[in-house]
Amino acid sequence: MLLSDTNMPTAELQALDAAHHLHPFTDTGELNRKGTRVITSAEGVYLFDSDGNKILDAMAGLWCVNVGYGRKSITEAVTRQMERLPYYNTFFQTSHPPVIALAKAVADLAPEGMNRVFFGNSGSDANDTNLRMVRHYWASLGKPEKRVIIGRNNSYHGSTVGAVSLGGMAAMRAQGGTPLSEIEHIDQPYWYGEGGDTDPNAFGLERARQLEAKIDAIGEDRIAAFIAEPIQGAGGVIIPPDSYWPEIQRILAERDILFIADEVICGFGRTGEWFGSTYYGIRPDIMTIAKGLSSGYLPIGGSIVSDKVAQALEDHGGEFIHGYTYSGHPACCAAALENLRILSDENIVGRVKDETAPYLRDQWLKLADHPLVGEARIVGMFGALELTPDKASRARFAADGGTVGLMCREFCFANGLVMRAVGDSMIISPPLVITKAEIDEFIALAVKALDLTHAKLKAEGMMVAA
Ligand code: PXG
Repeated sequence: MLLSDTNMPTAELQALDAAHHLHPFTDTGELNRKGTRVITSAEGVYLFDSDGNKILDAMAGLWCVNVGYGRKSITEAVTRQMERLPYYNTFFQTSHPPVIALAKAVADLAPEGMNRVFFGNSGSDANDTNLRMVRHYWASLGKPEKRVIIGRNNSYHGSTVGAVSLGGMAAMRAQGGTPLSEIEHIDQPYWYGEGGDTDPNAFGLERARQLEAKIDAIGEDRIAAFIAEPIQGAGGVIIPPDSYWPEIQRILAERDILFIADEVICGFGRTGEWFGSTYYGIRPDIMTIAKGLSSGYLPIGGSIVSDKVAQALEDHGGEFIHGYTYSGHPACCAAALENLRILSDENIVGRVKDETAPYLRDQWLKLADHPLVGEARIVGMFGALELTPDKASRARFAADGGTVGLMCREFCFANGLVMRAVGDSMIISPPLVITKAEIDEFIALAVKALDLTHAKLKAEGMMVAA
């Protein structure tokens, strides 16, 4: 019998996991002292673990299960494709129907003027593709010195060498010999954490104008591209002030620099629009996609490339010497195609925008009244709560950063809810299909976790500012 089909007791599963499985983004010693939670099945917005607990998944897996769990039509589409053509490559003058259909479907959804797709397996490898593609683009146009890419501190673009280099997570960049050269960073538009007494919109302008200053300092003739998430996800759901994106767009419009919007989380409905770029009215040259493209049912990612860039590469680029064995994998394309059909036919993105996101927003923003919450912010199905010992000053806790967030996360899980902690903020990204009744249940669970965290902090004398 396959291990995955057994009803092996949790302790045995944990012991085998500890013995043989190395987890991502994990301190293995610490994990193995605590033991993993073993998730065995899922349906709709709920997970079930090996002890039979039911857990409301307000993170949609890892920001990806947009259509919810248990979609049989995706399983069936994948099965049909696996039986017909489980694999073939797209390298040597070959193609296949699912990749052709998916490229067309993605182009139809993408903003105007973006009609070509380069496929990979994840958001990370797609950003490596982007790094190589934008430098190759400028070299093809006779400007090989345009190589510098500007990213932002505390952004997340993935874990491969290129993606880590583009990203702005300081601790990540310090491990493993990264970053690559000729990548620069500007500060993030994180008003709550870094804005101090500045008015949010003034702060947004200040942070946007760092891009202008950076370009001018390095020289436009050396800059290939700017890369940014419309809303930073892993960095803590950083929703920029309203002034930020229009100013960035102005700066980019005045300069001959490509713009890569990393839509890995924002894409496919999270904001209530199909893409974060549409939500903010920004005009990228390349969009990174993954996660919601297949709702995580199978791994697939890629880059949506503008006609301008694609045409220049077609006319002047020659061979783009780059690709992955599984670029446009037929089964993954079949999963993505069926996922996009569900999102469209069930009007899931429209329902988020008009019905469920406004409903969630009303309740989420009320959490700012909780004594532990310094700010509640949300766009679409994408939100954060900043925990603080002192609402007025937006102070950090005296305890090490992340202690309180982790405490709250553990109270969530113990009470049947997944919310993720980033430092001492709690973040959410529920499946886009979450209903109003499920939102009520979710908010009640979140309040319970906040109350329990607050009570413990008070009992232990930890409601103390740094
Ligand atoms: N770009 C963005 C904006 C992402 O959020 C990636 C690229 C990389 O995608 P892949 O498919 O290679 O993982 C991501 C991924 C977290 C967390 O802890 C977030 C991600 C991945 C792992 C953990 O919030 N986002």
